[in-house]
Amino acid sequence: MSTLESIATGPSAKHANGSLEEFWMPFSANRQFKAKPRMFVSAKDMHYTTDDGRDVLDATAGLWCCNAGHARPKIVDAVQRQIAELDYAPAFQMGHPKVFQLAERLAALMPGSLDHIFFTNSGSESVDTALKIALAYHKTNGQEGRTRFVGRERGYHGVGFGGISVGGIGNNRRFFGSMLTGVDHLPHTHDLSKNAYSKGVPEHGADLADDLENIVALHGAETIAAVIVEPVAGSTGVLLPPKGYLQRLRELCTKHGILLIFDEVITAFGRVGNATTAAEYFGVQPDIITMAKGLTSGTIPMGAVAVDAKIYDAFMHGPDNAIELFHGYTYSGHPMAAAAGLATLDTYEEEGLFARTAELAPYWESALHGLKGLPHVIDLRNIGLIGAIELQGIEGKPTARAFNAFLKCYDKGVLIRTTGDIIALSPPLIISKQQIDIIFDTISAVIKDLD
Ligand code: PXG
Ligand code: PLP
Repeated sequence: MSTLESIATGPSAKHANGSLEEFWMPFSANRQFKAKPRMFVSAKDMHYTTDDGRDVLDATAGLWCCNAGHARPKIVDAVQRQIAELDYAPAFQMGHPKVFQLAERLAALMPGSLDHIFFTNSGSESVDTALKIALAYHKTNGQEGRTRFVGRERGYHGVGFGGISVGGIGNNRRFFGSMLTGVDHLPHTHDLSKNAYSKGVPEHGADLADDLENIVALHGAETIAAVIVEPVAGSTGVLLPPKGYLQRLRELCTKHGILLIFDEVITAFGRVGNATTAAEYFGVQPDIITMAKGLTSGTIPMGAVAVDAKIYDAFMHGPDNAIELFHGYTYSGHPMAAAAGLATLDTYEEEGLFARTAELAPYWESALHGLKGLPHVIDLRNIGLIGAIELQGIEGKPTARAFNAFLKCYDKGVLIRTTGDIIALSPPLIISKQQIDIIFDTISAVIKDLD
């Protein structure tokens, strides 16, 4: 429908910049937003600016992605130069130098022998790619029976059919379940009865990994291709791995010949501590790591999958002219994204941003846990520069209380993110202590004022 028609025919939302009707917003309450829009028009460092000229402090790094902050000079410059120099090069059977440079840099940052990199354009594509590589790897190795996957309840692995199959979110199964088969789920690790108000990883629950033995007993290890988990579950409310849990999962996967995939779309690039990945931080070596978001600090869409040498090597057989993996995207390793990725890694390194996470984490932790005792607050938890404030939901109106907190914080100039009745915080790693104070002072005032 044209703008004129929509004005003529009805109650379509309008804004100073034109009609709001035609854009179907992703993961959004479209009608609520369009009735009272919230628009960002620019961003710099730790702040967004709204269309009515207000500065909003970014406590979420966009959507967990702008780890280096906004409009950082080196990244802006690299992208501007790249578009003029080489806008696009075919991704299949052709190359360009920066994508090889980025793969080399990334491989050096990955733990252990995760030394080959496949590029995608998002976290969802990274997950689908990792699952396909796992299937093809076992087939290549003569174990074609390994076709099942194991995910985890409350896991989020993006929105592709692969990702929602292994993901553990009820709405995905209810709406899109008809194509999801051959997947089992481990129990999630969130237990407020034992672990409420944990600082860092919680004490109790390593044994939840042992459920993998039950799944193995049910189907046989020889039918299972891979286990996929987020080292720290982000999207469904910051669910931390109990002490020893990830190690236990690694042991069981090794014992049964099952690949272990860490989905680090949120946790990679300094989010959890002074380490590129959560795998490195926790000292647990997966076989595959999926990434996106912080890889380009959110500037140009890009994802990546790092695979162990044994996986890559298993494919490098047969005639020289054979395509070893039947998979790829038109925009895999796009020149703009590769340029942004290289400049982002430079920025992380030159500014010591992963070390900064570790330096700020104790201050962040005590500021967050200072909210203990406020009305409605039933848990506070944190790791690195991640924090969660779990609120008691309003009876019969789940999500309403936290969303109200989001709106009130936005009005007071702080961008937070909510999932269910949980407030999830993940600021850019360039945040200052003073800005940490502003975030928690604002949230505290807002929570005291909630219904
Ligand atoms: N895996 C994980 C662990 C993620 O967190 C994806 C895959 C999918 O990535 P893409 O790039 O396809 O969105 C994600 C994405 C939130 C939020 O508010 C989280 C994500 C995306 C948007 C919002 O928690 N995670
Ligand atoms: N659909 C059609 C008709 C295509 O031709 C292509 C790619 O050539 C795709 C989907 C996949 O697009 P992409 O490579 O950007 O994921």
